[in-house]
Amino acid sequence: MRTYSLFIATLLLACQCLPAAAAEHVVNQKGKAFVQKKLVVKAGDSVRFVNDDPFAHNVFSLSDTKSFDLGSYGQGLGKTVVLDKAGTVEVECAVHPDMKMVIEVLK
Ligand SMILES: [Cu+2]
Repeated sequence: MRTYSLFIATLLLACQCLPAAAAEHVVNQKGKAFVQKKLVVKAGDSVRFVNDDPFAHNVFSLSDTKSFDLGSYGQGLGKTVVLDKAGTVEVECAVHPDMKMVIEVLK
């Protein structure tokens, strides 16, 4: 009985220590816009930007939280960025200056 209790206690402890699995979010680009204007994710999650338009889009951010440039890519293609730090990430498209969205990265 004591061994069993110890086993359960160890199991519970192990579960609490395991980090939550990182999620992958998808943001589509359609009609010269990001389909989601705002997205909330957790630190460690990744966001995949998928181009649903028949022309190229680009994805970049100059935010302090995460500065990146995924380059340009055509229809049906996508690019992924991992958001490892909590904060606000303003995402833009270099091809279309009006394309903007905000990602809130929670701890
Ligand atoms: Cu664009």
